[in-house]
Amino acid sequence: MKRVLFLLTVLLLVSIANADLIISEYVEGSSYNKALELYNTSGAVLDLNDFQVKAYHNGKSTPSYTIDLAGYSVAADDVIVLCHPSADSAILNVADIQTSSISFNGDDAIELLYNGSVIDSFGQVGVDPGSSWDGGGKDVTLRRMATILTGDTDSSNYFTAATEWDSYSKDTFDGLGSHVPEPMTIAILSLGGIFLRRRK
Ligand SMILES: [Ca+2]
Ligand SMILES: [Ca+2]
Ligand SMILES: [Ca+2]
Repeated sequence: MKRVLFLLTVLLLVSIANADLIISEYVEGSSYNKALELYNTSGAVLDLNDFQVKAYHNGKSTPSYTIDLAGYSVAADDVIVLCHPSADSAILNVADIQTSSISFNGDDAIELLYNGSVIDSFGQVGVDPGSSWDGGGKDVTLRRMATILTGDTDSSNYFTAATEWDSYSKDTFDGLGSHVPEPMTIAILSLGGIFLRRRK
């Protein structure tokens, strides 16, 4: 049983490590209060040389802008925050990258790419949902649910923020700069520990 649990744990850790980076927070506030927070799930320092953020405005199928993350890195379990240079000082204070490229207003799709492959996404590329995605996107701060550690790698299917995002009121900035997930592995390891203790 110990071996089975060990293998299960290794498999889970491997599957989680494959994601490496996820979008952990999305701020669509007033005026230039636009920000994205990316969380390093890899468990080690992550070099962002081959990572990019792309956005597709208003149902477009070609990127409206691409933000290259080359030259940056993220510590293990840490985040990197991107924002507009004219954002509120509360956002600027925790931002790692300021770029006027960053712009979205609730109905725009965002992709996170590694070596050209989508590793996470927000919204549905090629679809204009009206003013906002189902579950939220406009005038809102969205935080990735603590249980989500793998990205939405299919940016072409139906999107609702309700399944993977917790919603906060417009211009909520106090969650930017950190992310604390609750990986399934911790829950399973705890359960495994209880199980093994009971068998003794
Ligand atoms: Ca838009
Ligand atoms: Ca999707
Ligand atoms: Ca956060």
